[in-house]
Amino acid sequence: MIAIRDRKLALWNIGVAYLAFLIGTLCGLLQVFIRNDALTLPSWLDYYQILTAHGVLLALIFTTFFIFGFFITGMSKSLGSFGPKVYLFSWIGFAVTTVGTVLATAMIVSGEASVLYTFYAPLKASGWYYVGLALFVVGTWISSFALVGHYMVWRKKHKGQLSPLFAFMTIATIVMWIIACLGVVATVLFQFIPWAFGWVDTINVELSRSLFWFFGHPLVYFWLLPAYMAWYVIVPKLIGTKVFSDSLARLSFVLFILFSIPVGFHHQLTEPGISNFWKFLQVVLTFMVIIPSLMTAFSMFATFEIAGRKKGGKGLFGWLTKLPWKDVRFTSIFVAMAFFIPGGAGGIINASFQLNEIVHNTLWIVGHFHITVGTPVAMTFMGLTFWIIPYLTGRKFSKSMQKLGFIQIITWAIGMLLMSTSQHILGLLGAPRRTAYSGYNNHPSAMEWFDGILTNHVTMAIGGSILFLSAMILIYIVVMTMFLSPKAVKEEDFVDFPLAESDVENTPKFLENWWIWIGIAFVLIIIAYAIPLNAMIHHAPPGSEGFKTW
Ligand code: HAS
Repeated sequence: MIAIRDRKLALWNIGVAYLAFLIGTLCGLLQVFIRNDALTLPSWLDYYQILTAHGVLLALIFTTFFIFGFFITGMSKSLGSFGPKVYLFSWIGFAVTTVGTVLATAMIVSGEASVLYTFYAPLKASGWYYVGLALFVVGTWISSFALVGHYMVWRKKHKGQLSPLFAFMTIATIVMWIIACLGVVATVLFQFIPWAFGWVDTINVELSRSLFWFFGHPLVYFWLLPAYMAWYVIVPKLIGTKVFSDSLARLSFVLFILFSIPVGFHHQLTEPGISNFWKFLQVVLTFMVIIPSLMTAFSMFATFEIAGRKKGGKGLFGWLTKLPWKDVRFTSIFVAMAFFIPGGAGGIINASFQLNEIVHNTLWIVGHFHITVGTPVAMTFMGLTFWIIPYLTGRKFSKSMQKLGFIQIITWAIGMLLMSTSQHILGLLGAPRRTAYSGYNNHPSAMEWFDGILTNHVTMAIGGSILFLSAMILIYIVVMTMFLSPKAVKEEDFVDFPLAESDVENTPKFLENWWIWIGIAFVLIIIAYAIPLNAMIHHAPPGSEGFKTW
């Protein structure tokens, strides 16, 4: 069991995460009905306001706070309790991140920032929205440096040793996060804030988007890597085996540091003003960042097969039946992984230069991110929630909670399947994204989109409603395990942190030499970005003034 004060810190992070989840999913429910033309909002509430709140609260706030809660718990478990400085800076980081969150959310709620989570210029929000975002990022940096400090203390005491896998992966994710944030910090501090407060009249739109996507793509791996941590180090323990290969796991995280950043142009393939050469180069690098995910898929299948055969599974697939399907902690994560097979394939389609012409800015992309961050990542976090909160509070995770957990993940999976499939199909038919519902004056071509079995308004509304129901079940489980379930007294009632063993004998030491990887990452970033960003600055078109379209 980790120290009480570390548990408190982790619980506060997870608590804020689920508060954001509650409000964000409510916005999601409203959105489904508006997008289906089944609900008209009162004049004081705007579709884009709800869409911004949904994206920011779920994609940024829920994920980030949950991730830090998970990191804090795992780092305290695998490296020992936090010292006073680490503890203090973790709280400061939490406080600054929370202040940033409250400020940004207040701006959205008051209708001053309906700019979506990508806040594309020339849409212009209140300057305080960007200040909120800046504080949010700075807060995560402070929390990150606190964890790095904890790791450095451990390394000083264990000279020449490789750190435990959980700690290694946490630091790799943090390294990637800090480098990635340089892009968004640069655009928010030097472009958006001066422009939004009226200190300058115009903004260089293309530069702002490019700096955003410098951050925006690694952002998706900031969500994904903690899920991968659970897949690599928690799942093997749940199914009764060790990590398949310690060096493979570490290498895959190193590859994310190298290749997740110099790829942002694959979000801007239709953007004029960036030459095809740079887009092509970044598409090639995007295909490199697929490799660590394929390595992860391989590693997971190997882990399952080894565990299943150890338990007597025979034949080609007999081992599958030996996995602990009745354990919701495992099954939720397995379903999450299964969703990532089409989710990842969709990403490969998006990244293919020509295919991107068809799917860019359509509902396909919305479908894509619901079966990447919305299911593989979110559902892994749900699977972690089932044990991490009882672990931290010392309460029971009873049999009835386990049953509810199953209902929750099954409903989430069904809801997502219905909703994201219809979004993918509608996108291929041409339905746009980032817009409120439009029947294009009841144009027959647009009306036909909604004739399909999966794309009709009723199916979509059912999908969205099932998801909301699932979210409410999860909130119930969270509240129960946080505050109300009976305290564990007997030894068998205590929920443990399922950290798998990982053999490090054959792992090369240089994998933990961060300076090599940070150095190579910067070289790749300079190759991919220096010339095009320089061109955007030196050959900038006239800047744009701000627009408030809502
Ligand atoms: Fe993406 C757009 C390309 C992964 C999230 N992506 C987005 C947006 C979001 C997002 C939020 O190239 C929208 C941004 C916006 O608002 O504009 N994406 C990729 C590629 C990958 C990828 C190449 N995306 C993600 C992940 C996300 C995420 C992960 C969130 C967590 N994405 C794009 C592109 C765009 C884009 C373009 C821009 C589109 C446009 O035009 O705007 C890759 O990382 C995917 C690699 C993954 C795999 C899958 C490996 C499978 C595994 C599961 C194994 C399963 C097991 C279980 C073991 C190759 C690891 C077995 C079970 C059984 C039942 C058999």
